[in-house]
Amino acid sequence: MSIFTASSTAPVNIATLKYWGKRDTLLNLPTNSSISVTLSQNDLRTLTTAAASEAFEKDQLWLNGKLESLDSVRTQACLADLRRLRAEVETSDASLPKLSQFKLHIVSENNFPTAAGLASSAAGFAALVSAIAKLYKLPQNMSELSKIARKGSGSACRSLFGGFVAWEMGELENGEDSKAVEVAPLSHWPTMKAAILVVSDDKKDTPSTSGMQQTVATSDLFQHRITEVVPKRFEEMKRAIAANDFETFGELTMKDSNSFHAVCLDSYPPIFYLNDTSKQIIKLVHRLNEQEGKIIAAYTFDAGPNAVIYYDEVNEAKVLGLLYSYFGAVGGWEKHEEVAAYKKVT
Ligand code: 2P0
Repeated sequence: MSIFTASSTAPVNIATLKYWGKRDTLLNLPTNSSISVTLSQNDLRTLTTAAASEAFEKDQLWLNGKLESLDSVRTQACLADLRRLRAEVETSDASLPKLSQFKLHIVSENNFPTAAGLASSAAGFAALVSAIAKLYKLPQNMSELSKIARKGSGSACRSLFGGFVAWEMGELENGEDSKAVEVAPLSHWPTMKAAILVVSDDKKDTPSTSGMQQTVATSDLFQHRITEVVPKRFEEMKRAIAANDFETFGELTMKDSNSFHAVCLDSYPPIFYLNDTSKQIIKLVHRLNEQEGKIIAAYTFDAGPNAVIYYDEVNEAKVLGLLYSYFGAVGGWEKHEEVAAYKKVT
């Protein structure tokens, strides 16, 4: 009995213009467009192998060596889309094995500790969709595949592309125009670096999905954010990336992180993701930029207290020097290629 296999990797992406809010919770359709930077394949990534065989009795997933369920509505939505596309290919070429009818065994591994407190669902769903699409020999159109990954986890759609990526929110009710597109490849701005500061590896207080719904339902500030602030910022950030303009990119990134955490605080009851260490990091970055007389470092925070600091390589000594001097030079720093370092700081 044959076993068919394919593998793929997808890196973690870190949003610089945040996705926060859904207009459709089943299809993961967002209330605003977003932008992110996908880290390099050599950094934090998920490696997934998908196998299909007539001999398999049920769909199964091993995540970091542990058997996990594939039963969630989101995973099933991804698998159903991929199987439907494969069935179309099989209809047009009757000589192909009927992989769409076989069960799948999926093995997925992150090359970063799950305990590092870094979101892994984006890389996870992107790698899952990418590996199965490869196994099924589907056209490698990343924007098309991004629509499938989006149903797994919204932010996953952006990890199908490397470099600078936009998730266009779209207008259609069926989500067919809510997809990721490339803004620029990583090679467009090879000196862009990120340092990750792991402030806490605790499980987050409020999961993103329910946090977003709470914000959409209760925050007054949120309407202002999605109608006035983000649409303008989306265009400005794309222009700043195209022009390799770090100062504008950095300012917009920091302001958008602050705006996202402001709507969290404006939710009722409020959602707190930043802690005192996060706030120290924010102050430190502003102090550094003030000393320099220009923006050379930009922080951003997701649904937790961990910081990502973007900077241009030319300023690495200054930025990392400050972080080292503040959070300690010895031990605990993991070196990666694009991510300069990540370390647990408390
Ligand atoms: C982002 N976050 O743009 C934003 C910023 C967190 C803060 O995308 O419900 O795990 O699976 O669509 O993608 C986290 O939300 O949420 C997220 P679901 P997801 O990266």
